[in-house]
Amino acid sequence: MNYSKLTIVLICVFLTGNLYAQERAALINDHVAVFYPDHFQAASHLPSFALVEEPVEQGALPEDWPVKVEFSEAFGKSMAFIKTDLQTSLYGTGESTGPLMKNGSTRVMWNTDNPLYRRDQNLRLYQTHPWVLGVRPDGTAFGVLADNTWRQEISMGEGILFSSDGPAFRVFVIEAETPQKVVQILADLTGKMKMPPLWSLGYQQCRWSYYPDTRVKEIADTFRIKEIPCDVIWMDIHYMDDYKIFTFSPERFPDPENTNAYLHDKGFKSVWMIDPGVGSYSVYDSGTDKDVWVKTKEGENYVGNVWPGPCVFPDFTQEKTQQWWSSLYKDYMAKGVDGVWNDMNEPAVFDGPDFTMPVDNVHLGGKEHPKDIHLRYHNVFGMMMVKASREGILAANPDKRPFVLTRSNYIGGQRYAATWTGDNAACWEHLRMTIPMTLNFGLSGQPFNGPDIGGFEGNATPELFGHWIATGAFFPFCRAHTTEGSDNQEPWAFGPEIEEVSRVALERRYRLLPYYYTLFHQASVDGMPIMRPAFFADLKKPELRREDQIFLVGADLLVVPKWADQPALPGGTWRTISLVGEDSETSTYQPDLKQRGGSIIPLGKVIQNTEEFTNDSITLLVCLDDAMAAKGTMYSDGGDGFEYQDGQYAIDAFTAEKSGDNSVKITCTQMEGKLSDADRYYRVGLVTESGIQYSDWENDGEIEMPLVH
Ligand code: NBV
Repeated sequence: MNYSKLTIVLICVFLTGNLYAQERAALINDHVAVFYPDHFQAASHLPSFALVEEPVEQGALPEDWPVKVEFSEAFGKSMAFIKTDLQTSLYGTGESTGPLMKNGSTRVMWNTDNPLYRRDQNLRLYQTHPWVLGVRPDGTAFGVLADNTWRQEISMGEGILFSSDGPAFRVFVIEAETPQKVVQILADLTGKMKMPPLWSLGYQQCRWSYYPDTRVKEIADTFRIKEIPCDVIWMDIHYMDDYKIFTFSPERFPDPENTNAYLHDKGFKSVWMIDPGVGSYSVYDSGTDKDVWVKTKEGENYVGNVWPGPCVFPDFTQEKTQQWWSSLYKDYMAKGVDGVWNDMNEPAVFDGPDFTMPVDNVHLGGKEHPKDIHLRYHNVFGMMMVKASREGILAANPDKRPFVLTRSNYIGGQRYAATWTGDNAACWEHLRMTIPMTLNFGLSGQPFNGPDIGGFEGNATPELFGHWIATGAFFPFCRAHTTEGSDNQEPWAFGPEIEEVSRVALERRYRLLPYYYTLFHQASVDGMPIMRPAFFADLKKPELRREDQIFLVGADLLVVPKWADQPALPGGTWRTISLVGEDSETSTYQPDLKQRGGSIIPLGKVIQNTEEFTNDSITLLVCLDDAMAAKGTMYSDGGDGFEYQDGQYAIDAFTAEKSGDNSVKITCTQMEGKLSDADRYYRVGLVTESGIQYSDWENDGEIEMPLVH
């Protein structure tokens, strides 16, 4: 909706509706306020799915609190309106198509299986994030979070309007000096991603579907023979016996333990798909014994068609369902499964109304959640499913960090699962869209996400795949995937040129692993996105507010894809770096990587998978600022397991400063953690205008380098 349409809606509300000020507003802390509408019914909204815990109010809202919420009711909708001005840049709304900046657009929050993003004119996708981040011209920022699971729309023009099909809902408002701070506070409220296993940061190869098991082994072998780095092979639905979840096809995967052992032996991990729809077999019988299924309004088990044919669906609002679902993972994980992919969990129903189940279906609830209709619980169905999946996986393998990938989710769902952006298409428009989509996910609390590299529907041309993997190598979640029956889409499937492009792209990612791992750790501690918009580097430069062809990884690395057309660049020093001997200035595919002046980026070696990862020798890329100084940090731990929670980790700090007239001194100090870095060797790569100048390897924590003028 554009500004004028939004205005029309508001005029109608004034003329026909019931407009009233909030019943009550309160301060949660210096940065967070909550606004309650008149008629707020806690029983229709609480406990909150978005928030980690119910916040404690600290007193009345000060008069000068800058962002206020007005509530109203009209046309059977409950609304909340937040006035903004046209100069404020708006972002967020989670998973969305369109440009980075959301001013003038409408998003529908109703989780939908949306192949090629074509249904309902792109207005809704697989996830719900009722959240808008506003950045004012002076760089100060605010965020508004509608704590509301019911179907709703968000219209953003001169103001933000949440308009919901459910009862009146409360709104949280965050106010802070920068958008970075707002995003961190959002994470304090809605929770942080848990530290993932290191292997999930590696490159991942998927298709619908690799089968039989010999094909999986062949794909794995080819990566190793061709020396293209890769960590994970994915098993899509064809591995199942007739699409029955938690089973393995006796013809295609007669011995899944053996397949997993083969992969593990070659340094791969495996991720296998589990959908929510259950056909008729033992899992159906055990669920029926416990009466765990979603009901129709008449009280029968609801049946809808998905892959196995007629299916029933777990009612995750019930505690016994959550426990039953979690318990199914015990034997499954024991087959050597490393990670789980929860698909179709909007839930998608082939023959249901609007591609899902009827909104008047009934979820019985229990101790935790009240009994209510599907309209209330639809948007959190996927979130509840991945929460129960994660718990089951953790119970099965208590010494490993669970990895779950989900298609559907709700704000706060980063607590349970990573995500990808669903069924995109192998076309240029969708490649370009991957950047604003991934960025807005990060600005909405979900740092661990990325698109299907290569595009899901259709066949990528060699040129398109080359650009996609060269750019996609820098996304937090880095997985190539394609649809059933499409052409092969492995890095070598497009001929020798694209094979080499892919190898170089992935080698660049693997060299950056210490930097990425540090950023993942930061996200798990303070909620900062891994992939960040360019405007984060320069909040006062207006041209950057709409810039979505380029992106930052952390604060110090700028990725400028080859196809970016005259992008706006942040001010200050940014120097091009080469990581594996590539020359991005002359390369057709490899994005230009620019390091921020004043930063130190830790690099590892080129490896074929994360099992080879060691941090006994780290290269520090030092890019000095005008004051000839730089700094950086590195987080490291065992890569999996939970020993890091008992102090088995290290945070090292690096500083560079001028020493005398003609040299620079780099100091490495362990700041935190019990994991000793005493045996580590460092060398410095001083990033200059004419290339990188390397020191020798040292292990006394100090390196002095001459400055070449
Ligand atoms: O399981 C098959 C596909 C999967 O490959 C894709 O990534 C999901 O988004 N799945 C959807 C179901 C089929 C959709 C047509």
